[in-house]
Amino acid sequence: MDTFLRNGKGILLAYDQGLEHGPSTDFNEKNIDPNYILDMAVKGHFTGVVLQKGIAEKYYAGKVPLIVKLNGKTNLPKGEPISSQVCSVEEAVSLGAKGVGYTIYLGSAHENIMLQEFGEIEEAAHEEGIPAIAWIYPRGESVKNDTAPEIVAYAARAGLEIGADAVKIKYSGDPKSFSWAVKSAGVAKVFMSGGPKAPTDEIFLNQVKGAMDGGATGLAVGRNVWQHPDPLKMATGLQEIIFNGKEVQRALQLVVAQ
Ligand code: FBP
Repeated sequence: MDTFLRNGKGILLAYDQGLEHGPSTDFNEKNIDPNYILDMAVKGHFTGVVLQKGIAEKYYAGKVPLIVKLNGKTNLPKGEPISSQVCSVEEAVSLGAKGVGYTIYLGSAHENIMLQEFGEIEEAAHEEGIPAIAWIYPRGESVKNDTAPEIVAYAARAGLEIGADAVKIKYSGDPKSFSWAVKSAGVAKVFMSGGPKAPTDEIFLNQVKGAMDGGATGLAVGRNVWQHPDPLKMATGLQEIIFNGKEVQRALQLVVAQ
């Protein structure tokens, strides 16, 4: 995972929401353009960028370490969630990936398929000498609350046990319960998942601070950065917390600075 870290911490810019949510849900005239996001990844000093293979193939210029997401789904089908593999490890590597990502909906009636597929991907990634990163999102009928501390810790532990080098999990609501999730992940690095744009910058920065205080390695974030009116300032504020361990109020000053 070191490729994606700076002084042991990381901030990954996620941009696979066009497939996951559809362009009209998340994008505007600016952030619909992959070049705008890739430029942001460079100027915002992100330690990695996460793309589906189509965008990687047609836009990625190699300036920020790449994670290719190997599976995906749209939000059109109803029922128990399943995300299918759409890209191989080999293809990801040929596109310049230094890591691969895969989403598992833990608790879904289809979790067995995703667990099995991830097992194969993890083997192939490690043969290539690159990390396998698991987005572990408990979801489906059997999951009542996907941010409940015991569920978040379960996701983290599942990631360690299936061979993930890093897990991307939701924030459990407070630093203490998040630290249990981090402990549960063992040596697997833990990235907090950004989620929908928070109502205020302060709310989001508090979550990030809580995750970092709980021992997270960093943040994998999309909408809370590129839907922000000033994404680069938001990126600077986030990095003040992640890399410099600063308080939320200090980060907030940077986000609103003229
Ligand atoms: P965000 O920071 O925008 O939430 O991105 C993180 C991410 O995991 C993306 O990689 C993915 O497209 C999206 O969240 C999935 O969102 P959802 O929770 O709606 O499935």
